[in-house]
Amino acid sequence: MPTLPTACPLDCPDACSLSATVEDGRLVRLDGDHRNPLTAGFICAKVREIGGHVQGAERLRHPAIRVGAKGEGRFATVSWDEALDQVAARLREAVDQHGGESILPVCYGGSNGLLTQDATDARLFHRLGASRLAKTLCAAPSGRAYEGLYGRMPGVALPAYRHARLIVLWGVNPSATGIHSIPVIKRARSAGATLVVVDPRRTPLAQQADLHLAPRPGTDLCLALALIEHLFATGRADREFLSEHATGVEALRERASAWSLPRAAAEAGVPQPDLERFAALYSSTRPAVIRCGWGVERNRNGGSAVAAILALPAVAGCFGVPGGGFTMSNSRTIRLDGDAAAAAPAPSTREINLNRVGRALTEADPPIHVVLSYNCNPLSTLPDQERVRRGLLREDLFTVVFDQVMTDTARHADVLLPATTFLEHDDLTRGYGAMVVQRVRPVLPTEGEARPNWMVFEALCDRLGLSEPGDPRGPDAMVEAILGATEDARSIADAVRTEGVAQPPGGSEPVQMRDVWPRHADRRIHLCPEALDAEAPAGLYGYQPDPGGPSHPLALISPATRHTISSTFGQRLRQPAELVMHPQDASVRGIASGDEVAAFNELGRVECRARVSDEVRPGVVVLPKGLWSRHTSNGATANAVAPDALTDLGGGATFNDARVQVVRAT
Ligand SMILES: Nc1nc2c(c(=O)[nH]1)N[C@H]1C(S)=C(S)[C@@H](COP(=O)(O)OP(=O)(O)OC[C@H]3O[C@@H](n4cnc5c(=O)[nH]c(N)nc54)[C@H](O)[C@@H]3O)O[C@H]1N2
Ligand SMILES: Nc1nc2c(c(=O)[nH]1)N[C@H]1C(S)=C(S)[C@@H](COP(=O)(O)OP(=O)(O)OC[C@H]3O[C@@H](n4cnc5c(=O)[nH]c(N)nc54)[C@H](O)[C@@H]3O)O[C@H]1N2
Ligand code: SF4
Ligand SMILES: [Mo]
Repeated sequence: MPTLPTACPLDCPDACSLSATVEDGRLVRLDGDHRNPLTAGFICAKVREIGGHVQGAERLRHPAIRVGAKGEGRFATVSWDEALDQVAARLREAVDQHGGESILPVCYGGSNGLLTQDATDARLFHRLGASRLAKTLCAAPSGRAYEGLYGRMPGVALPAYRHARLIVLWGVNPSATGIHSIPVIKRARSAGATLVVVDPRRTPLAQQADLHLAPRPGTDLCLALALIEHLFATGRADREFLSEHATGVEALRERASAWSLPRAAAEAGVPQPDLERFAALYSSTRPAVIRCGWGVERNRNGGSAVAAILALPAVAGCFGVPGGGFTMSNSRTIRLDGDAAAAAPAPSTREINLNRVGRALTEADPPIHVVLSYNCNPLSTLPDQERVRRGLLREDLFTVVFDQVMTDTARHADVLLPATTFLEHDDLTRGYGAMVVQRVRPVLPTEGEARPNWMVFEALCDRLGLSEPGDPRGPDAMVEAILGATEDARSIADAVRTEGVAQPPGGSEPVQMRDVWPRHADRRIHLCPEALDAEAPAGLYGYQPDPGGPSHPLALISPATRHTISSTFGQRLRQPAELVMHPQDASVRGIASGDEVAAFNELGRVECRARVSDEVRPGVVVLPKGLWSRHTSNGATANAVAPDALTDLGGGATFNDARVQVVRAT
């Protein structure tokens, strides 16, 4: 049977190149191929089995309008013309009566494709003068720190980890979230590399690691600063490298000097000998690479913690050799300008932080009257779920949900629009782990009447008289606009057009501080940038203590699982949710595995089963991200207890600052 090449644009670092076998319009097989070398011919189970999502019972196939009460989830099918006429009329009415800012797009991680976000959607909302959305739900503090210190200099390519003799996985769990790193790490280890994992949970790789530090959530900053201080104090800091290639060295050192190894170990709740061993390994093993994950950022200290971790290889002099340095996000390794597809500059309207959409829907002044949610499942993924729910239940709010399946958010729509999946539409996607750009091509016929984002937003622009003569129309024109917009894009354009895949113009394994340099005018590493220092409430590298207290003593963290990508594919997850807690925390509460428990704080309450296990450290409980209301006993998820407080840098989400009490539910 012939196979068709395409690529996975989901919110996953690996950006797999795919090979689809299709027979009579049905997906017979989906597997990885080798065009993106990182894919190495295999993919995750959730995408291998994507047929159950694309062609499943919960797929949205036709536009529909609400017939029941808000949130009840009863709809009647209508034609696309009827649905789009109604949406266009409500947008026009909102602009005329309340101004463009009464309209809010809610959009995030459904796809990392450049045609499905910030493209024709941005064209529509910018020209309407809608409120602008600050897309801070993920990676905002990491991005801010990475930008501030290195101007997003490309990271160590994941395949180059084979050269490393020390691999540090810091707040990252590739066994679930980036599986193509696993064989590389295994190979490096069989060649003698040492593995250190920093994670409050014993993840699969922590289980196998030479050293596992399980800090209290939110204390990575203390650990990283203590390592920096140790490097300086023991004369292991690479003074020569720093004076040539960095600024802000003394400011960093001064801030780190408050954190001795014993003090940091005590604050983080890790054994001091373990931290000493980590310090010794990082001082002396070369090449050393740090994979900084997103578990580090999701708390009040997230931005400074990422900055301190990214400063480590500079202080220790780890750069300049293959397999030495750090990896954060590699999304900017190939510089593309996605805005070229929108062809509409952003207006200077008010900005709403995505993490505060619940607050915006219930308190914004002037109020929001129309919400258009797409590429996002806000009721399942935003902080402060009860506030989001109250907002979506407002009788005077007009809500459009544009999605592939009947999500918890979709049940709250006034108008439902069915979206195509990446197997049914065109896109252009860029990895944030793998260093590739790939053309996504439709390989399946469209289910029902589903439509791609570009088509729906283009149609709304047309209906509202907002289309302009020079606009790139349709996927090919948008791809060409992006491929013509930057030097990097032009240099890979032919490869994208003919092969459907392209690697970085400067080579696929750039060595940091040898082949690639900080993207600052002075090409130096800025260890203590003024802008970050001014933004962080306690200054850059300033530690903010744990937000817990006697009434809510347990830290609830909500990491990713292998079953979903955030909430995507949640409809296929059959098992009920389990809250994992340490035996000590369980026994003082009289809780055993299988008991029904409630985790609660002043924001909300989630009820589900408990599982008692020492895979999580004492004082921490785990309930995964991305659950749907059906997975818990009371319909709330971890997000119901997650605060909408913001990170120190970048206005990011502080999911892992949720502090709760847990009791047996009666
Ligand atoms: N299968 C699958 N893959 C995914 C996703 C998914 O949902 N499922 N999500 C995708 C997305 S959107 C993203 S952003 C990435 C995320 O990729 P990762 O960063 O790997 O994911 P997380 O699970 O958020 O966090 C990683 C680890 O951080 C730990 N952690 C929590 N708090 C702290 C802390 O304060 N300090 C430290 N050191 N560790 C902490 C958690 O226990 C977890 O094991 O993965 C992407 N890939
Ligand atoms: N408790 C807790 N919550 C978290 C996190 C956490 O650590 N803890 N982490 C968060 C992270 S890392 C992230 S990135 C966010 C992600 O949060 P979201 O952006 O809400 O991502 P998803 O849950 O994947 O939902 C994306 C939706 O977009 C739809 N979709 C996919 N492709 C398309 C398309 O082409 N067109 C349209 N119209 N729709 C499409 C999918 O069907 C899906 O319903 O969640 C955050 N939520
Ligand atoms: S979700 Fe990640 S691992 Fe799975 S196919 Fe997509 S890119 Fe590959
Ligand atoms: Mo994310």
